[in-house]
Amino acid sequence: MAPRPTERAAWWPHPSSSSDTVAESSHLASPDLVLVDGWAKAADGPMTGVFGTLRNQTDEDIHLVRVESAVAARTELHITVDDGAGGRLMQEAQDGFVVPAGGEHLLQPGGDHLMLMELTGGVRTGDQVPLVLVGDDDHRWTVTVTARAFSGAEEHYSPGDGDGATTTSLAP
Ligand SMILES: [Cu+2]
Repeated sequence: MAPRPTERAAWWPHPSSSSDTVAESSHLASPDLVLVDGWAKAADGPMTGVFGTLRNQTDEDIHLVRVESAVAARTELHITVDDGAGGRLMQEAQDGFVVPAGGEHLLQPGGDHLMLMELTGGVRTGDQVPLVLVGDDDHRWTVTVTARAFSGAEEHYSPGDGDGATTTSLAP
């Protein structure tokens, strides 16, 4: 007899009360990837970032290549680099993010993050922001994070691969 869902869920202890499980949509009882302390930056402008700690609970690397969100018309995986003039520039990760087997990948202001652009409406403090993380094998993990007020993340955004022609301020 197959275990009931409640029994099966008990095999996967929740990492902490503040964690959001990134549930693989086709296999909800197996949290092979979790986002610990995930949050989105509340923003009135056209773009914002999502942060937290991605934790891979499997023994294989997880290669994330894309993020999607119903609240944004455009999304990218971003890294942050020095702009050579004392500031920080955000750029699209050229090969996504790899969350190592049994390890973590940190998403934080001033570092790697999920970028939501062309927001379809503002993201306000307390809003629930739905996300879908997509792996290189088309695995999809869904998670919802809560928006927080945050005044940091003053990086600038440099679209494209370093031509530097246009930069857009992230923070208001
Ligand atoms: Cu960014």
